[in-house]
Amino acid sequence: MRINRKIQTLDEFTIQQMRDFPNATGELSGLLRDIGLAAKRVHVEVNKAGLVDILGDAGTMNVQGEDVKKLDIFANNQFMGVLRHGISCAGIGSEEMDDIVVFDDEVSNQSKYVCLFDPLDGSSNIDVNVSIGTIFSVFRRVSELGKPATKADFLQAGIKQVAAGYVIYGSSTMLVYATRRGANGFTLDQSIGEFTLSHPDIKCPETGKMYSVNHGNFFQYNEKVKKYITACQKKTKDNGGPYTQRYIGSMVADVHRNLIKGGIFMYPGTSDKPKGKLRLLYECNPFAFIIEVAGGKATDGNMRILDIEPKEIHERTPFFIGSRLMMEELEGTE
Ligand code: AHM
Repeated sequence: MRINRKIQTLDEFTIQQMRDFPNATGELSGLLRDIGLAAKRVHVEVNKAGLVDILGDAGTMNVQGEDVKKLDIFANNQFMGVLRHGISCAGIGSEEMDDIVVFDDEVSNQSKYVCLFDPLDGSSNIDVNVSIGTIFSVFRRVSELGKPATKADFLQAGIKQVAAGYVIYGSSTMLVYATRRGANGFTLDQSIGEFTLSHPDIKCPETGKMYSVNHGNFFQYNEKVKKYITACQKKTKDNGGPYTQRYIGSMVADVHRNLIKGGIFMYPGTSDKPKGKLRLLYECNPFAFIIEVAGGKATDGNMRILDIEPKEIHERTPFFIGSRLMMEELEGTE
């Protein structure tokens, strides 16, 4: 029996979903609760970023060779901490860490899930008060339960994800997650300190009027991408336009907006960096899963993101994601 209430918290929602599966163990709900808790802690710090000495570079480089901001480290530690001390995760992979971390204790070895995350995406935007986000991806282990998780648990094609989601620290803080059953969004109600269901069963509009891409790299893109961008610029009201270009430089914010309003986001490869900038496991797979559940599409320009078999945990890929018809127009560009 479904409880019919106006306000539903993230915990209530995931527990409610479990009622439809009598054999569910509650591990996934536990994992999402842990992620929600870490997100609330990160939300608090992001909100006072301008006030305390947490802002700015930590003076180190992450494994991608990029400057690490202090909040990146804080967020990484929060997510790792709650998942390590919880009972629903056997190990994690993070954009901020060289290698996977296998929790390897009696309880964690019994957990059937591993989690990958980008603790703070768009971190170059922290010091200018622009929205940033956390992205996460959950896989069922392929290694034997009762033993420590292995790298093979993390190197699975995106199609095998059990759940994926993101948190956007914006004008409000929102957690959006998807399972095969649907994508749902929860807004943090600060008066009760809970994520509450605000965007049930999100569907990405079939088409939109916004395209997001770094125009500064235009001349480094391949001909097909250049042609598609030019076609976007030439849209008029007679052929579905005019289009608007919106590029925040914070993928969580750009893709979130396109998911809700319709649009396309592109981070193509460039002549300097043929694989682009974004990471398959921490950024592209989770968003590809969410957008597909919501009715949109995601590719690397040639193949579906979710079908890519990853070879190493930090690999990058060109990334195109958005409303179905806009993606099909891109695919059909010659
Ligand atoms: P980050 O991991 O350093 O935060 O970089 C990821 C971000 C994405 O959120 C965003 O879409 C992209 O980098 C912007 O890159 P660029 O400035 O090259 O357009």
